Amino acid sequence: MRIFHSPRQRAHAPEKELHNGAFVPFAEHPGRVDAILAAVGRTEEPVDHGEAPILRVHGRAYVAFLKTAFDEWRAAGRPGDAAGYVWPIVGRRPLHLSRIDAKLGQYSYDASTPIAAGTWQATYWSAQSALSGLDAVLGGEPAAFALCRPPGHHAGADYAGGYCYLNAAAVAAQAAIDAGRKRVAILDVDYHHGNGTQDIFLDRGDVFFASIHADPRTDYPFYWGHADEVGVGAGEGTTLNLPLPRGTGIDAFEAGLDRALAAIAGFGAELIVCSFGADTFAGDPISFFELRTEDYAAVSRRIAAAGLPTLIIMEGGYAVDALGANVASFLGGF
Ligand code: Q9C
Ligand code: ZN
Repeated sequence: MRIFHSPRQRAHAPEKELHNGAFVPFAEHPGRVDAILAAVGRTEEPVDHGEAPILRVHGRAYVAFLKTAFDEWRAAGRPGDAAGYVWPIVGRRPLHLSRIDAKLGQYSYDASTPIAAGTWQATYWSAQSALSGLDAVLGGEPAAFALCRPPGHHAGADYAGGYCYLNAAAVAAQAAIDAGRKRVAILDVDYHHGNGTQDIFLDRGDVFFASIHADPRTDYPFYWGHADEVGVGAGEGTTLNLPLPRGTGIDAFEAGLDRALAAIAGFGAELIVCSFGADTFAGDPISFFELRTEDYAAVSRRIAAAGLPTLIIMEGGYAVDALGANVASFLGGF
């Protein structure tokens, strides 16, 4: 399988995140990529598609913020990485405030998504990896893997969150539509609900979003991913949320997957963009499902059996010692 990745995606390396009340080493670190690269072998450098396909999904002001936030933070005399401390829960009026702390509140929704010196470069090339993977799939490959990092599925049109800045899966899905595909499905099998992706396509009838994830009543991101979120307007019925309880193993996971795949088939998708997180692994340090390494091959065989061209986007997965084997198992099923 063709695999796309740029070493420039390593440039994002925040020091710390706020986790359960303490600052701890940042879980979404470049070592994740090293572990995956060691297990999957040869990768291809993505082609630079420029900013235009990114701006089809993300707002221009948000993109400008991502590019300059770290420098503005340092110019304000702050140490470490840029992180917000106030969020405008009652409306998010575009007040065009200039202070970096106000911008961080405007353009993010949580305290686990700091902006470091290389964040823009890394998230830009992560999106380019997704776009190059899409080219391969549109060109006739049955499947391709975009080794994205930082991940993307928590990022919305104009906000960062959950270690995500640009939403690579959404950028690729929109690019597939712009290339003439009429119906695209995003299948999100990360442990966490892909709230950013859902938000971007919530009112869209041409992009189906299906997600299997930890029940947001007990797990991040809490406020989205509940079963009653089914889409709005032209997108009503093209969002499917299948929350599962902590402790879920492969049998219940596959039952959810089969429901999602049946819905995607019923929708008439021409292409699947699969947001793949290995944080469903039993040994994941921040997650609570019970999948084993060999289960990932069983999951991906079911996805491959849908018979649709599939672009796989790397999302989460924090058990670094097992991450390479888990990703290799997943790719092997294709
Ligand atoms: N104490 C992805 O897997 N951190 N993002 C929560 C909990 C956010 C995970 C901190 C977890 C986001 C792509
Ligand atoms: Zn996750």
